[in-house]
Amino acid sequence: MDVNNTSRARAAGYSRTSLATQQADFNQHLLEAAQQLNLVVISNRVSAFDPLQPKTGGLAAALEPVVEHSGAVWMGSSGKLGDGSQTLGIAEHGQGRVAKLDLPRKHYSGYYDGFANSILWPALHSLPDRMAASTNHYESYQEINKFVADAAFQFRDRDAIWVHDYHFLPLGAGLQKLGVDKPIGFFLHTPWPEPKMMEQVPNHRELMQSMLAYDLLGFQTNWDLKNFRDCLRNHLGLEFEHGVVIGASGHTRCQTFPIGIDPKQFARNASESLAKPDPYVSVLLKKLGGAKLAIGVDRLDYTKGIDQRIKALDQVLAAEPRSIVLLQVATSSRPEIDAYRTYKRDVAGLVDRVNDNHGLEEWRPIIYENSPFSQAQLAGLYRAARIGLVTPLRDGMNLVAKEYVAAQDPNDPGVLVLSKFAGAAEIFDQNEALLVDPAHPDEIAAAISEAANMPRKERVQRWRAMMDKLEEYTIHDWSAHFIQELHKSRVTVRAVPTSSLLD
Ligand code: GDG
Repeated sequence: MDVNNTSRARAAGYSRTSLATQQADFNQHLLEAAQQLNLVVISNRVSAFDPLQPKTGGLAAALEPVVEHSGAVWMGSSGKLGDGSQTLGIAEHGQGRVAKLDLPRKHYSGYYDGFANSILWPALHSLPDRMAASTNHYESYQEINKFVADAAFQFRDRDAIWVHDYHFLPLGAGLQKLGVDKPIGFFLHTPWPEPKMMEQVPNHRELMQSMLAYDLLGFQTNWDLKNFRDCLRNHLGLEFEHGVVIGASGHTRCQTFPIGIDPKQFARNASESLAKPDPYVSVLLKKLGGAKLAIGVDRLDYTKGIDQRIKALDQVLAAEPRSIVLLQVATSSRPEIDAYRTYKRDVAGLVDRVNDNHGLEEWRPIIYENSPFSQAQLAGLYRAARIGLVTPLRDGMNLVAKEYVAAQDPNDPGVLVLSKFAGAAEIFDQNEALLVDPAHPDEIAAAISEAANMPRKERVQRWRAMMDKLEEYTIHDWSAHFIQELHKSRVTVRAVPTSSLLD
């Protein structure tokens, strides 16, 4: 079997058992928290709820159980475009429901390709050179937020609303304007940048002002929270004390909720992969030819630093030929945006160059995969890899770093090479992961060599410390924590509106 041509075999290897075990793990604590609040969740896309499809993203793993077991409604785009009439397709999932909305064609591209992904996304990742000079589309972004708020209004009788991510910074303000008086929380999956960076976002003051309509704002790390606080001070002249800021529409609490994973599930999937080896993994291992395996798993996104990582591998192989094989899984992302198509082309060119420079007829140093694996297969691949390469230029958290750790063999674990600019580096310190500057291939190369040669005793020590942290705060703790904090807003009396400096 050719390891580069097995996507069908891979999909077929996915079983229904992982959903059953996931449900068994569903945390009672979370169920109670969610049941107390009859919740509405809003995100750009909703999960497929299909056990046969790979779950790309932690949100699906976190929120599917909330919907199925607590009766929450999860609302988001259907992926189809419409004429702007507001029809929600509603489907039942367990005790809950999924509500899908066709977003209006007229504003979609300006909202999604334009303001959300060509302005906000690069700015939030502190990459000003990636901001599209000619794109603004702020009006379309606002129109889509208004459209989604209007659609969500029909759920106003529910107890609370939990909005996700940078697509919907002003959604809470839209809901409030319609008269929704239930607690509304927001969680940002990306980083929040420093004031100087935020200044480059058109209408940044208005956007931040509208975020203060939320009762609870959640960030991934302390770095993000500090930046948000600095932005409030610099751009809105507002102070924030004991985690609370008072804006035009009342109190907003700002907190960190570092997103986690389900470490037991990854560990179980990884162990099962040994008992019943996946054909893809078996073929891959045979192809290593004595080299150690490194793995990278990313959406094909310029924030993920895949190009710099490949340049680092080039350096390692020049110094130590045939020492490492990199399996780079890079699933296509936002292909309608120019910057993503260009990045995809650039990465493919680099892969070819390194394979030409260092490969032999029967051996290639980079195995490049563009189609997704099942989560169970991914766990097996993480387990097989001596080195986990997670080197984003900037990342909100990075779940792959956590998944790689959870999938390791406790007696013979691999080593995590981690960007110091991933949110995960606020969780794992330099005594645990090998922290690197992702823009410096020589630093990544040195860490790859160190990881490949690290004695077992040190690997076990580093791994144990990271695994303890993963078990302390799982994805289920994360959602329970957010829901409980949102619940507190129900009993908090709203502040009498005060004028803000911008009024
Ligand atoms: C955003 C933030 C934050 C990838 N390929 C496959 C696959 N994946 C899964 C991984 C992981 C997820 O996709 C990627 O999550 P990341 O956290 O690494 O990155 P983003 O997609 O950029 O996510 C990020 C996250 O939101 C959560 O808050 O951590 O900072 O940017 O779970 O495993 N899954 C499967 N097959 C694949 O081929 N099954």
